[in-house]
Amino acid sequence: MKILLVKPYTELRVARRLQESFLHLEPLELEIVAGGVPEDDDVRILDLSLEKKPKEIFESALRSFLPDMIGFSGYSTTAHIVKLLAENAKKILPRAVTLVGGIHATIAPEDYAHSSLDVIVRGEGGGVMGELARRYKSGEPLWFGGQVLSRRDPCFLTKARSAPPEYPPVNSIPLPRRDLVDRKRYFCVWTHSETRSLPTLFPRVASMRTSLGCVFTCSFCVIHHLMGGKYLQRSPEDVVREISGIQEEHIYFVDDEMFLNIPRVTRIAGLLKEQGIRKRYISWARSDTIVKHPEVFELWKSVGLDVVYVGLESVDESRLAEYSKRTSVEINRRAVQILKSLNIMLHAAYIVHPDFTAGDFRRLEEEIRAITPAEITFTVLSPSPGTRFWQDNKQRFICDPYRYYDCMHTILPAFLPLRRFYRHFGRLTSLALRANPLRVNRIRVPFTDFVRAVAGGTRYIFSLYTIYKDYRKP
Ligand code: B12
Ligand code: SF4
Repeated sequence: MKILLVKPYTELRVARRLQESFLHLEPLELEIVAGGVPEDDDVRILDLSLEKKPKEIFESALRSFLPDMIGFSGYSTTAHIVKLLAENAKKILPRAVTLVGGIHATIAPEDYAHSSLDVIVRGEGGGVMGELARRYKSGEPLWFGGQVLSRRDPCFLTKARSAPPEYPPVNSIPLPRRDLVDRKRYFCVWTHSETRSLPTLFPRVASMRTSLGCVFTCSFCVIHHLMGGKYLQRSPEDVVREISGIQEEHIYFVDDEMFLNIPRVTRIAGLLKEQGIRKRYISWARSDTIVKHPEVFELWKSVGLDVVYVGLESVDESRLAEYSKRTSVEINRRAVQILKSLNIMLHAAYIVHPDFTAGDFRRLEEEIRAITPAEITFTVLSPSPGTRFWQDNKQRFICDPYRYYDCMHTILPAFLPLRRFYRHFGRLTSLALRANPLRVNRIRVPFTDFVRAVAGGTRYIFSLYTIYKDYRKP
């Protein structure tokens, strides 16, 4: 049988600019799903997020490949696009089975009870494709258990309203089929350099997952709702085996929190050293982990950890408490210092609260100056579907929350008028780009990369300043 796995495109300009200018990661989720497809079936991946004319490319792929099954992925940001694509698919290939999986399907399956979607897969998708293919061939109903749902199932609503299913043991999850995508199209801006120059600012990057879930319960985050607080970890040997097989030199770890189990990450670094594997890495880590275990980051630096993304979130103690972050302003400051002393690039992620006053924006601006040089990014506090935060704020949304959910468009009422709010927000990001280590440390990069970075940055900032106009669109 023929299976087409589709990553949807995004309509929101800011999200598109982010992908064009700074990073575009491979569709690891679909590669893992494809890894579970039996060998005698023909599986392909279509990443529409890369395309300038995604609708046309999708239609032509359907007509030429004629898949029996079309599987969509997606975050909440693209849920409405998945429905549009599925509708289109049913018009062109009425007999093809359409299914959807991913974060949004897992936490908000009811939202996908749509006439063009036959099956909704919750949770880990790597293990289910074999069973779905078997059922398709034998003509059995495609839905089963609490994981694979269909609105035709009389128990659909009960199942959809129950907690997401348990994730399977990590060693049963197939390896990603990295061969199914055009690898040269995925990159991440890489600003760390050991010398005064960089051969490229936009290296090809592979994504990799060494663990799933997180034991913390930050109020803005969906992960603990998604995985019921579980933290599933691949063994160090398994992780290093996968790293050694990756062709790219640069790797982005997409774990929610990779460094929670110190003996595990220590062993991974040890194995990388023993086996002489030399690559460059980006990972997320909590500030308290960095403060408690600077030695682990020193070790990881020695095996190639270049950049650490840290959710510093706020410069206010009361906000950190409101977010249940379980860190403090002091811990954040110490983490920043430790990373600097280890020559690991800090990527600081802050949350802009819709309640921000001009004074709050100014305080963040001061913080940018204090932590320069660093990569610094901002998102707007946005409740994710599937969280208590979402339930509590349901009545307050100022727009269709699914359509605007990109953590850049506020979906909650802002204290400042939107135009002013985004003037401040754009200014913050513009200051942050100036705090970038390449600029501050005068690192030489190829001229074409320099031009690309400046043009991309300018377009991105412009799209932020003008976000408020998006709300007027029908
Ligand atoms: C890496 C990452 C990114 C990368 C991009 C990754 C990419 N390839 O597009 C970057 C940094 C650019 C990014 C940006 C954003 N991100 Co992000 N990101 C992540 C992170 C940390 C890991 C995602 C990942 O690769 N996971 C690994 C894959 C293998 O797991 P998976 O997607 O869950 O897929 C499995 C199952 O869901 C299922 N499955 C998935 N698809 C399908 C399809 C089928 C057919 C089937 C059967 C099964 C199936 O099987 C898969 C295999 O294991 C997650 C956290 C998380 N745990 O997901 C946040 C997360 C997905 N991001 C989130 C958000 C909000 C964003 C942004 C909107 C906001 C922002 N500025 O951060 C932007 C939007 C970007 C965009 N282009 O639209 C939220 C999404 C919440 C939601 N309700 O959707 C998450 C969950 C973070 C969080 N803590 O809340 N992100
Ligand atoms: S924000 Fe990070 S630390 Fe907090 S719950 Fe989410 S994944 Fe865990």
